Amino acid sequence: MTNTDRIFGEDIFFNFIEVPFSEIDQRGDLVSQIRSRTLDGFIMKNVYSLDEVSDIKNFLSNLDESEFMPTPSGKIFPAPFAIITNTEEKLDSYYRKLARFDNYKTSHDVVGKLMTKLDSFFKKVAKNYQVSIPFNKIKDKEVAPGTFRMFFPGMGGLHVHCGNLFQAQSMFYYSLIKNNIDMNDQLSYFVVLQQPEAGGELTIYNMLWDKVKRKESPENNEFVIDDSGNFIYVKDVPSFAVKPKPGDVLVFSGGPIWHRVEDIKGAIPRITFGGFLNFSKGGSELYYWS
Ligand SMILES: O=C(O)CCC(=O)C(=O)O
Repeated sequence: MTNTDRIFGEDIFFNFIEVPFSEIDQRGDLVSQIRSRTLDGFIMKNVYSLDEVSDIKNFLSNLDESEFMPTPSGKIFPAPFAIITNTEEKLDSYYRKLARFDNYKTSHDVVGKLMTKLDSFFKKVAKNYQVSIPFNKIKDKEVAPGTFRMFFPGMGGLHVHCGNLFQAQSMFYYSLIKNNIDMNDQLSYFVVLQQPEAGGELTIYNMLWDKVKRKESPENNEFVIDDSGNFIYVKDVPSFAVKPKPGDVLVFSGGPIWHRVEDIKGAIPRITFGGFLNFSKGGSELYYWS
């Protein structure tokens, strides 16, 4: 594949494509192509207009600091599911943040529009599936559909990982999901709201979960450990970069493919709204969450 300003590197060894938003009605098979491994990822360009993106950023900049939860490289809203470590106060605190987000969907048109458009986007690119947000079985409520993620300059981006590893680390949260989701090989999605002046690209490694399932620690950003116990230094692994533009939506096979977000350079934070996707065990439904 040839380089573009959104997908670039020496060798684009996975099947990542760009699709114009105008083709969405003809591309209802995109998600099923990822499921069948004929496609590894796609950027749908300009799903959100720059005006919509700027309205969302405006909403975020007016949010009180206390709404966000700090992360090692920035902040996030609503709370990430990793905070749910018990079914009492941690689950309550997760749902308090989610209730704030839900209120904004009705009180702030921009947030409502972000979510309605995202839902209709998934329904169009996954036209063979019934699309919904999973339920937490204790609360009998939907979990978060996605989270706003801000990455600040010089704080390291997001360390090398893959979705299957996150799954393994968040077994408790997933055990509380009511729906019958097939948890293998989840997909990742994110809407880009702001790209930094430099950095912040998603590095896609030629390295898959089938042979590499471990890290020395969640923070380690230098090497991973393969199934034979060898340290694999990521600087030695072939990679290419994916850098969608504001308003684009990226969906890719983030469960099995190891990847990371590069450190942010310059003064402007990177902002995305994103989460994960996977199918029901029977294969007729698609869920999205964060
Ligand atoms: O929101 C982002 O840019 C992070 C995406 C990511 O690395 C993932 O979904 O696994």
